[in-house]
Amino acid sequence: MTKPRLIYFDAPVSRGEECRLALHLAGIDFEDVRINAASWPAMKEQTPYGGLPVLELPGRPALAHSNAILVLIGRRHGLHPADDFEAARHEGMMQHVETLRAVVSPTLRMGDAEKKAARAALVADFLPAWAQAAERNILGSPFFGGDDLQVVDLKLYMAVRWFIGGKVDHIPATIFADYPRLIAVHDAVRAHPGVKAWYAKP
Ligand SMILES: N[C@@H](CCC(=O)N[C@@H](CS)C(=O)NCC(=O)O)C(=O)O
Repeated sequence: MTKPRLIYFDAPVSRGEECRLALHLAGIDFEDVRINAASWPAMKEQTPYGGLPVLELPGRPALAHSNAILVLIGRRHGLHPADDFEAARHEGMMQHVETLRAVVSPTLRMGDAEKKAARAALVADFLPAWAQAAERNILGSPFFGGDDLQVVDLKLYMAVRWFIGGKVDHIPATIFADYPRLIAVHDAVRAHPGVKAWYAKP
């Protein structure tokens, strides 16, 4: 291996996509390894914790857990605060996104009736509470920490984009409409030239 490899499923979403975006914005020439669902079971036990993404760096053991990958890239390439307290505050928000995924992801595997009921409960209760907590911790503008995009913003972007596209059954695309700071982070990341360049790639 001569250059970093980021391994994730073949989809422009979630934990893998936020790490790809971070590597791209950091200017790192990396191998974007996209695996299909059929090859995953044989790979699973070879990964550090049984999940993707995994980042492989030459001469290092494989690194897993999206937040660890993002913080490493961010620290090395100016996409994570140098101040240790502010860095920890960013990591708190990154964990908040993981909490969202942990609560919502089980509904992806439910049958229709169960999914409808579970998501109605999320819309009534968990999702507004999650967004309210996110909103009150976004202290900067337009990004989480102020003027500059950091890895936490990529994580928030992927989380918000998941819902506001209107493609999550039984969850209205307006679910985060009452949280202007959260939407502003999403919009600022979407409008960032480096992010636009990633999505303009053939
Ligand atoms: N805490 C891990 C979670 C990893 C995870 O569950 N990834 C999902 C994809 S987003 C996965 O690998 N699912 C397949 C499986 O668990 O078998 C992280 O942040 O990377």
